[in-house]
Order: sequence, then structure tokens, then C-alpha cells
Amino acid sequence: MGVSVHMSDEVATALAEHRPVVALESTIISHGFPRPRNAEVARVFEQTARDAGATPATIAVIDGVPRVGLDDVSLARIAADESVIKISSRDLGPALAFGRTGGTTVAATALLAARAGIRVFATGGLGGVHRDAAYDESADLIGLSRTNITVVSAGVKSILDIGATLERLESYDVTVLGYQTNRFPSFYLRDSGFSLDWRVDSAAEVVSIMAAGDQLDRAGAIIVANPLPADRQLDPALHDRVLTESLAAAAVAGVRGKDVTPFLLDYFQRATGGASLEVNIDIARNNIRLAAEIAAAWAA
Ligand code: PSU
Ligand code: MN
Repeated sequence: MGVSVHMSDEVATALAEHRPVVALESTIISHGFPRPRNAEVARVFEQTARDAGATPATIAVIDGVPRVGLDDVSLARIAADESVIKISSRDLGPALAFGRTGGTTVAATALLAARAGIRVFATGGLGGVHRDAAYDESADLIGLSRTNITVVSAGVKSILDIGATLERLESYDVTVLGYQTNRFPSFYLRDSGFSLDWRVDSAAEVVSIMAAGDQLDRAGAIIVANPLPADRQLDPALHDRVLTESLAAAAVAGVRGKDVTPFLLDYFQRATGGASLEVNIDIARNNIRLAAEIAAAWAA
């Protein structure tokens, strides 16, 4: 544990003292938010964790070194440098071997966080199964099947096939809990229309499920699906219009592979005149606060 990753002193000390630590991904910074706003957003996310009583551990690969907890220079570089790549878990080996710098996806971040001994991870939305292309499925899903970590997210974006994503999470043996709801959120919107088998109402309940999973030696992750309150979600009519447009634009542009998710996110932000961007930040901060609560309950 902790041998193959480089932890910042702050994160290492917090873990050693059994204080709450929340892992944060960095593809959301390098490829999820537009420059230069993303640099500010990265700092806001870390501050949100601190204000909620947890030590943030932003994870990225810097010059071939997997880092858990970034200094200010590295955090700024992930945001500003256009040559920063997107690193999923299968890219970790080449990125380390070739000394590359990249933002880590949910799959790669979860793997590195678990290696460092971190149990709770906050993100905005997970990758999933893309629409009309069932073979385009994010490694986030299978990655979470192998990693013992609790991930707080607002579900997956409606740019994906949400029903198929939930089916795959079932196949991959990933536990999905609705936080104070029985409905799976679709990121910008509170309710995707899909229901969940399990609802939790407190951080303490999440922790009791984590502890039960540990007793059974289960390998897979727990997803805590945390919707925004209805009055903070994106306007549903705007959402539906932009969703249709963005999918058509991706088809016309012939976007493929790891570029699909960044393309759709960027389209959404431009087509909503920045409204989706503010909701996106709100969602991630909402998830970080809940993750901090879970991490505190776990640490206790
Ligand atoms: N979905 C979002 N925002 C994001 C991502 C996904 O709503 O920023 C990022 C995450 O880092 C996620 C990655 O792990 O995209 C998934 O990319 P892909 O579909 O290529 O696996
Ligand atoms: Mn893909």
C-alpha cells in the first residue's frame, strides 16, 4: 500500500493520523472544464474539501510520477498546459514509462487512490456506456469493479446511455446507492427516470455498507449517487434541446475514442451559454461535501 504512488506530505500525514481524506480526479480539470476557468475550479474543489473538514488528494500523473496530492505548480500545470493528456487506467503504464503528464480519469484516479489507502473519492459524473455505440464503454465501469473505493457522483450525464450504464454496473458487480433518493440522477438533472435498489440517508449508513463490504472482502466499488436539489438542476427544457444537438454534432464531426466525452462536455458548455458549467461546478462541490462527510465518518 502506498509504495507505487507519490503522496504529498499533507495527504500522507492526514492518512497516518486517520483524518478524513477525499480523492479528487484531474481529467475533470484537464479535459472537463474550459481553460482558464479550470484552474480556478481545481482550487475551489480543494477548498471545498478543506471547508468540509477533509484533506483533498487531487490525483494526476506528473512527468511520469503518479501523484496523490498535488502542489500548486502541478495543479496549475494540469489546468493550463494544453499538452496534458487524458490518462485512463490502461494508459498508466505507458504514461509512467514515458514520463508523461496527464489528468487521470475516474478509473485511473480510483486505482491510484486505492493504492495510497484512500477510501473515498468525489467526482462530478462517471464515464459510462455511450449512446448508439455499446462498444464505446468507459473503463470507469470495469475499473470500479476492481477497486475497493467509495465514489460520490451525480450519476452519469445524459449524453450517455443511462439504462445501459446501469446494466453494465450490475454486470460488473458495482454497488450503487442513492443518497436520500431511490432514483439515479443524470448529472444535470435530478432524476434520470431510472430507479435504484438501495437508498441511504446518511454518511453513517454509507460507512456501515463499506464496513460490511470489507468483511466480505469484496473487490468492487460503491457508487453513492448524489443528485442536486431540484431548484439547482439545469433547466430541463434547455437540457433536452442541447442534448439532441450535441449528439448530432458528435456524429457529424465523427469524434471517436477518448475524445468523445470531452467533445460532448465542451459542446454542452458552449450551447448552454455557460449555464451547464455553473451547474457542473455546483454538482462537483455538492459531491465533495458529501464525500468529506463520508470520509469523516469512515475515519471515526
Ligand atoms: N463525465 C463527466 N465529466 C467528466 C468526465 C466524465 O460528466 O469530466 C471525465 C471523467 O474523468 C471520466 C472520464 O472518468 O471523463 C471518462 O472518459 P471516457 O468516457 O473516455 O472513459
Ligand atoms: Mn470511450
